[in-house]
Amino acid sequence: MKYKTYVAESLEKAMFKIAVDLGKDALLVSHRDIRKGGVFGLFGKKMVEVTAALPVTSKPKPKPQKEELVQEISKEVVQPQIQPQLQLQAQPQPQIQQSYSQPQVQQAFEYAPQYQQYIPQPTVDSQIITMIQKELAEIKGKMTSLAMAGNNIKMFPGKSQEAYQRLINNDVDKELAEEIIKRVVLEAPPNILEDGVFIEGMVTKHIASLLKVDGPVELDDKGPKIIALIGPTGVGKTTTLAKIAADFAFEKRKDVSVVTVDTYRIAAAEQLKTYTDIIGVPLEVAYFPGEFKKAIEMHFNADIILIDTAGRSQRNSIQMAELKAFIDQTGLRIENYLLLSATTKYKELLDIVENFQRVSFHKIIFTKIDEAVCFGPILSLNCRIEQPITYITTGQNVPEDIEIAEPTKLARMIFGV
Ligand SMILES: Nc1nc2c(ncn2[C@@H]2O[C@H](COP(=O)(O)OP(=O)(O)OP(=O)(O)O)[C@@H](O)[C@H]2O)c(=O)[nH]1
Ligand SMILES: [Mg+2]
Repeated sequence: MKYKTYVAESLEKAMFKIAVDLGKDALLVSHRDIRKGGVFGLFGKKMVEVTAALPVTSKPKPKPQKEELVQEISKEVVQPQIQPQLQLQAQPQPQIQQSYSQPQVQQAFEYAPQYQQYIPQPTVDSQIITMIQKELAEIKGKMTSLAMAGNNIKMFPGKSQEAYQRLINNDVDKELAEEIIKRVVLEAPPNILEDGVFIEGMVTKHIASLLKVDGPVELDDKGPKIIALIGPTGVGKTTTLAKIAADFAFEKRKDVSVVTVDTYRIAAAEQLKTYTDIIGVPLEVAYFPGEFKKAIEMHFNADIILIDTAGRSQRNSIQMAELKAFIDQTGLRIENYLLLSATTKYKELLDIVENFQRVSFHKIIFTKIDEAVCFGPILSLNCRIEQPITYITTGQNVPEDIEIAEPTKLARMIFGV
């Protein structure tokens, strides 16, 4: 161990001297305040005397390269958990004094003029940052073009690729879209695949062949046709009921009766009464399951009995059970039409359908076609479930905004032509 004592105006300056003289392996052994000059030690200048030691075994390190020093110093300056070596090297020795804070050590280094060049200057930092930013921008650019190339991977020949993209853009389920285009490609003569109009015709034909539709309502010979309109809140059950009632009363000249079990909203029965009054058909309001059966039986001489129900959330199992109980307890043959809004996302449609299967429904009516942006989910859902689509509704106007579901028309809507 080689010991050496240094006197300096401050501890920081003494440590700096040690660092320059003995290097960074030096150990701090002790320090004390002294006065230099003055009379008998009085009135002298306040100084610090520091004793440092250098282990003799430690070989002098090769002079660090500029980059190493920059790294080393920045590490010590930036990361507070890394203690400076001067202080850490202090092994358990009786005189070892206080530890030195990071700013103190940093300050000590900053005093050394010959070390100044190795302290990271803003210019070095900004050069490195600019370099990293440039490289990041390059990587980002490459990744973006790779992603774009990925999206543009041509899966199908000629115009059938555009047709596939169009189905995807219209929210048709990916696997279903692939299946449709594969069929088109297999059936089309190769020289025709560049003909956009021909491909369009083939795709719509295929969609139409996939669609299950079943409209309009067919009356029973043996008794009244009983239809209940069920579905989530606000999908258009009451409005659609009024449209169907008006069609049977005015156009088909049939005896129509209406029963409502929607007594949850005060205005619900009023809303329906307004319609039935205009159309000129009777309306019964049933508050309890027992009354419901009686209300239907009172109109057994009608050609068609339409039942309006309260909007039920598919997420509310109590509401769903109530609805099921109302319908089941009559013991009558009631055909349940599930109303779905065409503006609903595919995932939500699946959820609604799955939950309403508990009540059991026979047919589907898609409402608010006029408000929907794309119709792919209608096809995807229709291919996934057994129940056919009977009607679509296209606006708020009663009685005109209702149409019988027609495969070719629906197919063109779904394909977006
Ligand atoms: N744009 C558009 N609006 C519709 C259509 N059908 C119904 N509506 C409107 O949707 C709103 C709700 O209609 P309702 O018939 O009261 O719906 P509901 O399912 O009976 O509602 P609840 O009984 O509260 O569950 C009303 O403003 C209707 O005018 C449609 O096809 N297109
Ligand atoms: Mg209603």
